[in-house]
Amino acid sequence: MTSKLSALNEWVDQVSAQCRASRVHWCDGSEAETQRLIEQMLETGDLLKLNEQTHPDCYLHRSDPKDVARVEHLTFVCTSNKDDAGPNNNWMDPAEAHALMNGLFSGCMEGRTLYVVPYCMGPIDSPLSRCGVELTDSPYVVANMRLMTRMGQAALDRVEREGTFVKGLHSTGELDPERRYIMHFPEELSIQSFGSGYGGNALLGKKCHALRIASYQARSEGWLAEHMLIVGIENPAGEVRYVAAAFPSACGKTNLAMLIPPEAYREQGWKVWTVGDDICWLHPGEDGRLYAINPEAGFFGVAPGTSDKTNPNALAMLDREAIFTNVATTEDNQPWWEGLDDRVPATDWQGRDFDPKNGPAAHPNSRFTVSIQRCPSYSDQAESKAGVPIDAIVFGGRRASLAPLVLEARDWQHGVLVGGAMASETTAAATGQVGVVRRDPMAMKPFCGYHFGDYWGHWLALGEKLTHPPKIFQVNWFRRDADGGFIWPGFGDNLRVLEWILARCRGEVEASETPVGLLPADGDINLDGLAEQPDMNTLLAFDQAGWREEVQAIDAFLQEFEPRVPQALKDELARVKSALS
Ligand code: GTP
Ligand code: SPV
Ligand code: MN
Repeated sequence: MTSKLSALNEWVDQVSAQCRASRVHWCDGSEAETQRLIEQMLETGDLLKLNEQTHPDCYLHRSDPKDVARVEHLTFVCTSNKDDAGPNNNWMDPAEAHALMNGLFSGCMEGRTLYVVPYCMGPIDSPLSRCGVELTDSPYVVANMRLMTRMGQAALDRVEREGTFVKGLHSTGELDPERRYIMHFPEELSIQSFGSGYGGNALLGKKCHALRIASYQARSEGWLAEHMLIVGIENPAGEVRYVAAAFPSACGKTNLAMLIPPEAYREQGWKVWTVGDDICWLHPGEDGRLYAINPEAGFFGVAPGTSDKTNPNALAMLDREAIFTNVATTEDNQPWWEGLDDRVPATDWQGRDFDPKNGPAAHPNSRFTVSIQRCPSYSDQAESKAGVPIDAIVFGGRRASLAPLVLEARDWQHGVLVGGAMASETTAAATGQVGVVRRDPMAMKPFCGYHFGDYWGHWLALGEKLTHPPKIFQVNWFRRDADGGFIWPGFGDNLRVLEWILARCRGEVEASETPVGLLPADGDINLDGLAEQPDMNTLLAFDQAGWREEVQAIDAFLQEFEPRVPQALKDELARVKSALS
């Protein structure tokens, strides 16, 4: 097979020759194709079959033990001008990066099949969607891309119609961490990834295209590509309001996107509808509101901590047609991870007999891949061509202290400062130390494809165009008490906070002013039906001394991005500072 688009054929031919691929396979995304790939991976051991009775059509993939997370230190944005990538990215000169990558790709697919994977990010018929083609030698990548994107013939048809697409080239190489690079060439709309088979490093539609390349494109085209979930909240009157929320990796997006309301809320008729759990493309609409689409079609979710109690919707979709990566297994070959239940696993994520001395049974960044259509709370608006209108934007982090449970920004400009100053404890989603507080503006530190100063300027400019901008909030589910336990119950109970947020959006509830934003008044977060009353005084405390230190740190952080920090952001910080003193 070839394509009607000569530019695509020529590129495939050139890559296939350079990599000396033994075969080229154009993916049509069909069921038959997937079955053939799965059978082949079962033979090679790339996939292991899980318990057919309890988990039909579910498979386990064990990645190389040194290839289990995104690698931020090996991820580069290669703009012709170094300053355009900003201090928030690693940079390499495009010519140098191409030379390096050409060396790595040369001959790397000898004996392997080169898969041509056309995909569409966003509803297949939406003008807001964007297409790409990933060339990869990993059948595991193909199987995941089929679950997570609109992949195959329909995407190829659109690519041929449009004539433009993001070019992604990927090879697992030898999985040698010393020969591993994730390179982005935003000016060429291309991505080259070598030496990893894992998640965000290898599934190029996700973080590489839908965030790093898309954020760069979005800036020039007047929209935003963000690390956000999209959720619809239906109140007892049957009205659905949409919220987009940015939390850093492994900080609660998947969980919030499909939460089950507390019992008292369910009885009243509250419902939650899932549009997306990780990435959100936001476009200004003609009515001056902001509209969101989820570019993805499936989840690549964190397994540990997922249980019947914390996230029943996730568990309900994981009993068939799912791929599990780096989880443990039970004696009867069911997938298992820490936090699932109290069974004792038989085999750990590396395939060894489970021994607690070796650490957790499932890797802390072990994941599940499953189609969004299998989610019980799948929204009937998820395929909407125009997207869903957003009432509230929420920024959240993982912070043991200082950041209150919820805080409202005074206006859009203050909201951009709140998002830009976000900080969160690092997690296992990326290699490196876990639990260290770092600044992660808009949860985009690892994903913004250009200079943060320009990015904040773009957020501010976009807000000016909106006659009905969403309100902006900050949340923190992760405040800890003196014993290190979480104070807020979290998970389904987070709806209590969303209820307050949406009431604020509709002007139905007052808030109390502090120099850093608006806090719920006493008793305005509904705690009915909670078995234990959380310490709301701590959760909603305004710590003046702590915030004074925080603004100093924010000031120093912003300075790293000079001379490109927008004046309006500095004015806003000066305003907060003077209100604090
Ligand atoms: P990425 O896929 O890496 O972008 O992560 P994510 O932001 O979607 O995070 P996810 O919802 O998968 O949650 C990550 C971890 O945080 C899991 O172990 C969850 O069980 C846990 N978690 C999620 N929400 C809450 C919450 O409200 N409270 C507490 N204490 N833990 C939570
Ligand atoms: C994240 O790390 O934010 C993820 C997982 O969603 S990955 O696809 O590996 O980026
Ligand atoms: Mn993510």
